[in-house]
Amino acid sequence: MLRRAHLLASVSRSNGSKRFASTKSLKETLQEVIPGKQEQLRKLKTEHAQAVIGDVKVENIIGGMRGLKAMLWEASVLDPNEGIRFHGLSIPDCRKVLPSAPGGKEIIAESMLWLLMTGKVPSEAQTRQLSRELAEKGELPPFVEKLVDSLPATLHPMTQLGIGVAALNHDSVFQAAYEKGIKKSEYWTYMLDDCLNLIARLPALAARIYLNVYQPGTPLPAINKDLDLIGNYSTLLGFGDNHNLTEYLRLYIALHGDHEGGNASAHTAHLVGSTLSDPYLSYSAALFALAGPLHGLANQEVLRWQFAMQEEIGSDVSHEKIKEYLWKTLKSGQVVPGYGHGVLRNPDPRFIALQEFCDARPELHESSIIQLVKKTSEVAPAVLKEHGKTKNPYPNVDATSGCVLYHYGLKEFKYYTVIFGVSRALGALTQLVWARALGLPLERPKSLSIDALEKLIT
Ligand code: CMX
Repeated sequence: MLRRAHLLASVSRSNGSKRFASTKSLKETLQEVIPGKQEQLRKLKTEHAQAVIGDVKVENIIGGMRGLKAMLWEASVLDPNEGIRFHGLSIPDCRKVLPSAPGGKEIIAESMLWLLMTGKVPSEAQTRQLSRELAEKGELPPFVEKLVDSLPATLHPMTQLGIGVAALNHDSVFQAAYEKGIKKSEYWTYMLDDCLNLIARLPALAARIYLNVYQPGTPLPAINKDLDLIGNYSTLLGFGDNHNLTEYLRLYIALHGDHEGGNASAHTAHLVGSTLSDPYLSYSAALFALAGPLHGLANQEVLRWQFAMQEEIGSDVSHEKIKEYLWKTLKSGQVVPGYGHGVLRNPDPRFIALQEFCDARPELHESSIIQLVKKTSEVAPAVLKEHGKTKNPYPNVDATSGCVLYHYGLKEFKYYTVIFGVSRALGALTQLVWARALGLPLERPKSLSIDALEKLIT
């Protein structure tokens, strides 16, 4: 909490004296921050390596390692009740203090990336500088364009994204430097270059996939060097004039950027990165974890499910009818998409932030699908509690993320997880930089067979 107060105070000071605002680059800021963290970790290793912070129970091993505190992750920490905090800042804090785009109100990917990487709130000048740097690096290599263009439109957009990201490793500066031979203490600087190059290229890659699949033959617009990353993404998708959608994309992508390290995609990036695979290969692997319906694909599933509900219950949407449909889903052995969470035990603050976005815009009050999603969130927790299985009966971010995209015209819900993939790069790639800066080792947990586990108990 002290750290949060300090961050918020330093922001109000810098807002009051903008001409003193720092214009140090992201790399320079990291250079200043890293030695302190390295020292903190060195002390932990030398003074507390044997300190016990919890037990390993059989239920952890057979229960997908739920609850096991077993990973270092710098950018964010998830509290089961309160939700996510990014270096101590909650989502409402971030919405107050992180810079937005010129002409916009919502936080943007660059300011969130800066906070995740450095633990500091960037000045407006730093945010703009980073936007420009990313825009300048945003073009795809021609061979990746050709590769993506050669994929069948019937191949799921997430598969295409993973293929494209993996192919970008052709230009990995980390891999090239490693081959030549570099000192371990320098790894992070090459990692940072790769991570920024990848983040910069994601909008062009993701938008190219969208156009190929849904609007074949439409040429990809040029990247505008004066726009922020997501302003450009929206333009490349063909929604540049749709200010509401662009603002929504900015908010959604920024607040979805990290959710601590144990979730399947973040953990995959970390695991693969620990072998010193470059960020492209590591994040490509992460995208395939994100593509599962229990994880990132849930945002596509929610819309599919809500539309099926709408079709069945018609225009007279009552709590009673929604309840019946929820029970029908549960009794058929399916999960209710958009509800439950591996860690959270309360409504997801990201869900709340997106609902606030909807509540503040009168045009969204008229959307039947947004209203259905909202009404479902009023009924589902009680039904899931009565069902008695899920440890968290409340909506997660995916319950609402897709319906706003749909309302504002991005209607192809098979594409929604790609947007999540663009977003989650912010956190997963931040951790790759920190993992190298802190010299974290190859990840290698011990596995046990059922027999071996039994022997340990008896
Ligand atoms: N509907 C029905 N049943 C659910 C449920 C839901 N929304 N959420 C959990 N359950 C069930 C589980 O399937 C499990 O059943 P079994 O004991 O038969 O295996 C039981 O409740 C206990 O699960 P849990 O401990 O509460 O939840 P987990 O940590 O195992 O799983 C999650 C978490 C998200 C996979 C699960 O809640 C789920 O499947 N939700 C729907 C899909 C979804 O919205 N995913 C997006 C998550 C957010 C993200 O990844 O970003």
